[in-house]
Amino acid sequence: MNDQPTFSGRRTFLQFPDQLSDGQRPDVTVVGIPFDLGTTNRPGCRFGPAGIREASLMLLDGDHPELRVNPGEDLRCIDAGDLDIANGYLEKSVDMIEGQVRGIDGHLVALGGDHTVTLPILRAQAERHGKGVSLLHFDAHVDTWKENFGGPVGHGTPFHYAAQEGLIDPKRSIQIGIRSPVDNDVMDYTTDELGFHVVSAEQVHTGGVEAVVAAVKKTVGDNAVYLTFDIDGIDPSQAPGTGTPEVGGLFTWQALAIMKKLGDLNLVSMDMVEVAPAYDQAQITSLAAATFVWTYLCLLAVKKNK
Ligand SMILES: [Mn+2]
Repeated sequence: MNDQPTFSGRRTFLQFPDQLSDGQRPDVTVVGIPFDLGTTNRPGCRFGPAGIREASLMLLDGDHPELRVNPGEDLRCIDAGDLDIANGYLEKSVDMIEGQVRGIDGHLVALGGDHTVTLPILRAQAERHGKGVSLLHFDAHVDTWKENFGGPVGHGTPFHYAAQEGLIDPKRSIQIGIRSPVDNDVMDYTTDELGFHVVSAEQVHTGGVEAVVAAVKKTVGDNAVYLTFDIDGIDPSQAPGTGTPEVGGLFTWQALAIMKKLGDLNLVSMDMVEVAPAYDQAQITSLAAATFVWTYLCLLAVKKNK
């Protein structure tokens, strides 16, 4: 239990310190990546880290009701602030993100930023976790386009490049919540050529949470798993604050129920991307994003306490 009311105090994620007082290595390092030059529709998720941090303060009131852990008490967590970017320079920023992630200690949790940022994170982390990690990917979009409206890198292309560079193993990766308009050849490339397991939002609704959990476990097995969570995987009725909303998406309870059952996976990192607070209503998008990150940290805490 926090000893201050939630509207008071430092505005870091879950009020984590920026470093540990004993100088020890953190279990988890949270960073913000205030970058949205890769967006193809509405920009604004450069404010995502600030929005998610602010909303996270609602979650300081106690332990997870079922997992019975508190990330701030059961893990040694820091919020190291925002990564530097080169304002206005997309590709230079991507390189800078990669370089800074290489220097981060502990289990990385990144608050985006648009989905471009996952590519430099995966590049940086290939040293630590090896190539060919499994992607556990919540999104309305497959993000395997080969170009971003004329540019090579953007928020629609990270997993084309990640697959081509061998950073992820698409055949052991799963995308959940997919439903956006997409050219047939892009979808065929994603499922048939690359081999991603794609679970549409409708399949989540009709098949249920347990079927999705089983599909995730079967697909990723014991491989290292990188969780990338695009908030537009959630329905715009519950997460309107994002640049490319698509109707028919997951409800927050569905994503939480799926996540809660995946604590036994070999989770190595996560990012939470595409939160654009200017389009939000009553902070519901930022709160959803903060709650998904909090839930992920709770999974890590359960594992640590075992
Ligand atoms: Mn998306």
